[in-house]
Amino acid sequence: MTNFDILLDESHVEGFWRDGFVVLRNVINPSLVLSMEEPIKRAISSNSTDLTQLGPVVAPNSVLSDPNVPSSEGSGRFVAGTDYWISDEDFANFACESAIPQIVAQILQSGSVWLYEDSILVKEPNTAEETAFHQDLSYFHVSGEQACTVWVPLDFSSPSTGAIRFVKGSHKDLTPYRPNWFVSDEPLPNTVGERVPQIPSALVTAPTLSPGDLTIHHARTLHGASANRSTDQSRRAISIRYCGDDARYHIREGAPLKPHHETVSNGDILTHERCPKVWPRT
Ligand SMILES: O=C(O)CCC(=O)C(=O)O
Repeated sequence: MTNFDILLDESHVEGFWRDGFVVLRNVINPSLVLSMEEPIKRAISSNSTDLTQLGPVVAPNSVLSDPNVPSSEGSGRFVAGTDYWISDEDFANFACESAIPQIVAQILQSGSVWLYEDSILVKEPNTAEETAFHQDLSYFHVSGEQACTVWVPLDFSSPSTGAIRFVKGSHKDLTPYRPNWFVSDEPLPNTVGERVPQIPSALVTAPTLSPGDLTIHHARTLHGASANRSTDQSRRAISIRYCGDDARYHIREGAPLKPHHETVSNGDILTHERCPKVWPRT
């Protein structure tokens, strides 16, 4: 795959560190993004997993639905999962060989970048579930300032079709928040920290995005996404989490573990093969 020589404006880097997120328009080839349609279809048509058994967005293809909220309002499903890159070459190329790691290195101002995980987040047409406000760091078994998530839409996304939304400046709040069930603000059991507070709508920014655009948010930034009220358009996104030079393993009590987390210790650098270095390319 081509190694694009992307140079971002200094204002993008400043914006990320000031606001906790940045919107980058037209920075990735839309045809590359749309080439992920088939891999996503393939991935989500394989067996889905009962979310209640494994925790949200950990097993491949969790159908996210809050057991306490009837989903009668919408017929669409919210299907999500992580770590497709491990077994699918298309996802591995997208997360590791595309222009994205180089973009992340510039935004995080990091000499090196490691892949933490990738994920698929599909809200079918007429999906009533909103993605609850949460901070990714509370699910991450890492600590450090240089950690972020890149959210890449395959469809036009607006506040009425499931746009990602951010609480500006929330990455500066050092309160550890408990991870939640992703479609409800109910915290995961046995996790530590505060409950994510109710977020006044005036604090929320929801950019409208098209294929070719992406957002990058800091791992502490509170964010969520709206329901997909479209009757005929899915809201498909690939979201990829990366870490930079200062990241260290930091196991968080109660947060879902991946198998390799059993073999690492707090303070270790991210050298495990399940956390590959993706920038610079050697
Ligand atoms: O796409 C969504 O619904 C939420 C995305 C998200 O929370 C993430 O990628 O961290």
